[in-house]
Amino acid sequence: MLGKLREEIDQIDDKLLELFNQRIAIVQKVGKLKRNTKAPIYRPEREKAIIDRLATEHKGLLTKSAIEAIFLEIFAISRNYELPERIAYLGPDGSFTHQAAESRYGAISDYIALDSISSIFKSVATGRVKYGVVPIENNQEGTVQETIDYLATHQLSIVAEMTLPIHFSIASLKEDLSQVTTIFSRDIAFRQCKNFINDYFSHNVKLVPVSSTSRACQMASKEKNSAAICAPIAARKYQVPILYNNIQDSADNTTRFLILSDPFHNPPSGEDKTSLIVKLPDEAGALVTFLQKFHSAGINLCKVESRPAKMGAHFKYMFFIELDGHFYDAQVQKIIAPYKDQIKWLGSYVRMC
Ligand code: PRE
Repeated sequence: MLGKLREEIDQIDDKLLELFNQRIAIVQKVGKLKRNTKAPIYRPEREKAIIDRLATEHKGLLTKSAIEAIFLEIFAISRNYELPERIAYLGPDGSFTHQAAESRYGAISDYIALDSISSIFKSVATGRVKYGVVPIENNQEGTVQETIDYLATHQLSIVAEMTLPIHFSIASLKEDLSQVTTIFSRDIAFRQCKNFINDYFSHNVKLVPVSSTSRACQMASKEKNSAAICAPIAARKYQVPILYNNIQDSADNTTRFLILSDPFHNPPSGEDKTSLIVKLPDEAGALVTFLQKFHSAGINLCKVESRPAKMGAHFKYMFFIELDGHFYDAQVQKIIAPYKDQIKWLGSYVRMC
């Protein structure tokens, strides 16, 4: 019985592979066309449209998320056949940003792990890599401020967003947490695990923030009496035994990541989000007047955050604003037209959260 069923599977796999090969042959033609016209290879809005169409038109056993998982991998492979493009992420290997990058660019892309958020911005800006993946915010602990500050100072575009559930482990070469005197992690990760740290470390323990959770794990693999708060995948990679899993305060702990590229504008997909930085005059009502226009147009603002504008010794601010919709939407254009010199458009991209 099993043998017979497996034979049927083999026959279907043959057909699938045959069709995948036919698809890749067409994709290669698309790639040639795009390279000749210098058009962007990665088109998130087209990928979304394909997945939406398949999920609506085909009422088979596969759920939309299963269709999405299969096709995201197919798109990643297709993009590689069109033009192999290098992707930088906040490393070293085993970071959550690495997992986010792989979830979008698949297993066979050409990745480079960099040690800081600033080096990711720099390598995209100088063209050493085509795309960079950086964390932007956590749903429990808020914004990665560094990312917003670099978005303000670099001429790059946000081409896509994605989210990843974040489950932390604590890993150490010590068998017992009572022998641990130093914990390495990212600052935002300490904040996401503060209940565990308070409950399990009655003795004095030094929290040492480092550039990424995977770097923390590498350090815990070398330094005596230390532990790392990191992804389980990093603990396995650097062979540091896990003492506890799921130590984050919230079961809903999720981080949002952005994909950056050199300046490029996605066309509207019908379900977009737009990120802006706006510098308003320092006068009564400037912010409220600006925000009110979105309210009057029925446009939802999903994020408003103020950051120091870093203008000499003054205390001035800029605002990082995200809204539902595309920059090219007529209503959005109407609102921002009078502010065009004060606004930096960071990107409009398919909304994933
Ligand atoms: C394709 C591949 C990459 C893009 O991100 C979107 C779609 C695909 O595999 O379907 C093809 C393609 O390059 C395109 O339609 O523009």
